[in-house]
Amino acid sequence: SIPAPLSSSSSNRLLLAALPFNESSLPCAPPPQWLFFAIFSMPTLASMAIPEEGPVPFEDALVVIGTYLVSSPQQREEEHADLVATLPSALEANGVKKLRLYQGFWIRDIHVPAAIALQRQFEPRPDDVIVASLPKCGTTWLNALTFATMARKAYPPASADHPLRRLNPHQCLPFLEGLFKGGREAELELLPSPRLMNTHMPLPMVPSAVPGCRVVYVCRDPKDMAVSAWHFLRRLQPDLAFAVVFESVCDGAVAFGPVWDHVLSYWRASTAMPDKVLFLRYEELLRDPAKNVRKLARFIGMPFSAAEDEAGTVDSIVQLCSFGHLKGLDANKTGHLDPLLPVPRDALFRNGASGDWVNHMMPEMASHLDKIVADKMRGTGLTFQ
Ligand code: PAP
Repeated sequence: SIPAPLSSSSSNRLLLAALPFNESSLPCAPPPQWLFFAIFSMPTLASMAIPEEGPVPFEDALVVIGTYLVSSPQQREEEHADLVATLPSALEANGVKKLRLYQGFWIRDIHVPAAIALQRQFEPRPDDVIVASLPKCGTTWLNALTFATMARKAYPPASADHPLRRLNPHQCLPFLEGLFKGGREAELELLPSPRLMNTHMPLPMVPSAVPGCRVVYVCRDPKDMAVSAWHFLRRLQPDLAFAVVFESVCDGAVAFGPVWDHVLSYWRASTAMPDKVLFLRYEELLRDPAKNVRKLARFIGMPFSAAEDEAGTVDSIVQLCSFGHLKGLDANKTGHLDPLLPVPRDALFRNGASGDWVNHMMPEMASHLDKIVADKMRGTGLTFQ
């Protein structure tokens, strides 16, 4: 059983005693570094507290929570290994990671057990907000904007010690598949409401999210997404040809894709339940970020007050989360995205513009991809032109 969310420093201390981290309760022993981390983080519990209201920067919350394992990553992987082995497979464009076709979506094989666990076990709270997107479609930016907007009472956007000035936006939100992959989903239960989370999963992998909570989705012109993905993957494999990435986007075999099915899963939910799913576009965010921040605030039930308008709060949020500002921060210039993914954080901030595809594709390539997407979108009310 999972303890109630943290609400005060005293309950944090109580929680410490209740932490179920226990080597013998795991079917296979955790690697020593987890045990070390759990023990190492314990003394900090007494001196730190998670604020009573969320969202809190997840990186900060982790210092209090520590690593909270329900099952080991190996156990989660082994649980579904037989099923995963039967699924059709394809290699990602960089030829390194394997994708599996699970319920119509290309999911990295390491994420299929997470998808199954998310489908079965994710329990949204009504005031949760989930930022959802395909990779390279504006995730980092929307994470930052949503965090800054939702958390503006506790962290005024103009304040010098705002979390987004010392943390990469991804560090402020728990990444759902990352936690469910590692058997760490109980950490979510320990976060105060309202929670703000992030996922790249298509909606069918997080079915309880709608109408269980609110989802903010961002899509991007697939041509620019392909270009952004290529630049990103080249940080791992410098000789990767753009044509290889382009073909994989056209074929649909990209992580969390096909692109059109991912986008449509959220688009359809947004048209059926506009109060539950807010559908945004990267290009629109670029065109008028302030208008979209207002829309976002209204959607999450936190519209800007007259006093906030007077104080220029929207502009402060836009400025805090702007490409130029985030790109220049140490938190985004140094370090790596993940200890297991040796991509420097600056790879998330390349040029932050729309229409860069013209510099990478022949006109025929562009119209080929446009046609595929237009065919898939026909009759849905969604277009990318
Ligand atoms: P992720 O899925 O790995 O988190 P994601 O943030 O979705 O990546 O996409 C990165 C793209 O968003 C990059 O686009 P580009 O390669 O075409 O430049 C990146 O520059 C852009 N981006 C990141 N932060 C911002 C921002 N604050 N404003 C505008 N664009 C941004």
